Amino acid sequence: MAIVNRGFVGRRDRMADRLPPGQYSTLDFPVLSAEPTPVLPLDSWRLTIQSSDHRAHSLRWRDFLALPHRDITTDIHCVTRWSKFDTRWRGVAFDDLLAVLPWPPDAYVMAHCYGGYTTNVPLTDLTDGRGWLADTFDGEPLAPEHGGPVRLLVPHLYFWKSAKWVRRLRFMPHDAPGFWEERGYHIYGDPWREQRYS
Ligand SMILES: Nc1nc2c(c(=O)[nH]1)N[C@H]1C(S)=C(S)[C@@H](COP(=O)(O)O)O[C@H]1N2
Ligand SMILES: [Mo]
Repeated sequence: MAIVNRGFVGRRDRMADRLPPGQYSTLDFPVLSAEPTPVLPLDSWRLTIQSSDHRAHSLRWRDFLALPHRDITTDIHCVTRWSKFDTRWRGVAFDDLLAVLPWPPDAYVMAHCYGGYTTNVPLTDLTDGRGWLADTFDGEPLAPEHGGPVRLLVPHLYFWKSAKWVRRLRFMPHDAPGFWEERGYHIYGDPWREQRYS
């Protein structure tokens, strides 16, 4: 019995270690959208990467599918205080996207979405396997309400940085606020430092 108890407490402790301050863990997957879910047929879908001097590189759906895809299992943390452990995604690592870019990137990225939402992320938070373009959740094509066909996934930052329905990734030499950052959310959004609001 003592061993069973210790094992149980140990597991609980490890889960608590994974919960940033002020968060609770949930098994639900809430939908949080500032805009209606856009209808995005795959044959007209485009992902455009834009340099700070206005060069553009566009991918069609088949180009995106041809990029290397990897599996990711990660915890996610929403600023409204829910966290969800061990979410399973598949998508393209930002590193693999950068590898096909014809020009060097800049230090910051503004993600622009179908529907108008924007959010800013430093490039260093997207590289080294920390940022993804996800098209699959739990083994299924990413559902429209969760950002399908493709959303940004930056799990180490609050989930508002994980832009749904991403359409354009615009490189910038300097940081600039996106939709929520202009409305009082923190410019960076580290859940471990509780960077909720500015
Ligand atoms: N395009 C777009 N992306 C978005 C949002 C949004 O309103 N529009 N909300 C953000 C916020 S605040 C959160 S918490 C997550 C929610 O993702 P989910 O609806 O898949 O849970 O998406 C983020 N990405
Ligand atoms: Mo959020």
